[in-house]
Amino acid sequence: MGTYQNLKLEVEDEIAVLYISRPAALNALNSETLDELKDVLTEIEGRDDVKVVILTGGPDKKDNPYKSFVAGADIAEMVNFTAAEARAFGEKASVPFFLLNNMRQVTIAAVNGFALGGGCEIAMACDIRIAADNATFGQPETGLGIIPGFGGTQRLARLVGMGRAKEMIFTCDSIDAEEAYRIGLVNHVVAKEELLDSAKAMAKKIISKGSYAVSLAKAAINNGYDMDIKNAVEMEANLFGVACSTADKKEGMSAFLERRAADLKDF
Ligand code: CO8
Repeated sequence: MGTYQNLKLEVEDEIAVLYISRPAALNALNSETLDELKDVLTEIEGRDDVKVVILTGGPDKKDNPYKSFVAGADIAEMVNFTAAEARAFGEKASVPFFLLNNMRQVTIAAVNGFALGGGCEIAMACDIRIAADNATFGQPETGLGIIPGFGGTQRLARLVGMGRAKEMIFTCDSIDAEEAYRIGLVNHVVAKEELLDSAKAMAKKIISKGSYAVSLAKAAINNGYDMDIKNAVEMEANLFGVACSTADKKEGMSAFLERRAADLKDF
């Protein structure tokens, strides 16, 4: 496992907890952090001993673990960007963001405070979002004279609908965790002290299922999302066929018929 300036990785019981950790800047995403995210996620995707990735923010410089998930892209780095540099920065981000979205492991964002701009966007690139009760979500870009550039104009509208996405992006109004839950931006809101344990409990539940089947289901949901329903269901049927060729399918169904617990192993 490589060493990282702005990330911390803990792996235990097939769960990777990946902290974005730039205490001086409330974990804002700069180029170095985006490169490191690409490297670590690529490495994790190749590991059979990691089945769920929990992405969260490290503490701030006063060691408060609940201050910030990610306070956005790094404004100090972006301030002098030319148009070409800005585009390259966006492209740099899209590699780790699409990895979070598409890697075979399940990704859960555990949002421990500010999730603004690029922070809201990286949470949206994960499969599932759990928010601490103090979390704040927002897309403040238009107030800075820019637009969301890490997929926010696309993923926010897909998650919460076009009207709500437009309101958040045009007004820059932040929303709290309860409102994020109400509009479907996050799956659960939990007490901030219980955030990581809640994310780990969900991870354990997912890991207890057929991991290869979960990864196929993730691919089916992702790939079908932008297809027409007929082709999407046909694609699903093909992946269903793949699932039926696994040892887990034989074991899972036999266990049901024999009234015993299944011992699922494929990944
Ligand atoms: N970038 C750089 N530094 C930051 C950022 C950031 N996004 N956010 C916070 N910091 C730094 C502050 O400058 C400060 O540094 P210092 O202590 O050296 O002065 C430190 O973190 C602590 O921040 P504050 O003192 O401001 O803490 P507060 O508790 O007073 O406020 C806030 C917390 C409300 C989160 C405040 O820091 C804030 O508003 N931050 C900026 C939030 C923001 O606007 N985020 C969106 C940025 S734009 C973006 O994400 C675009 C993404 C797409 C780019 C696509 C390019 C192609």
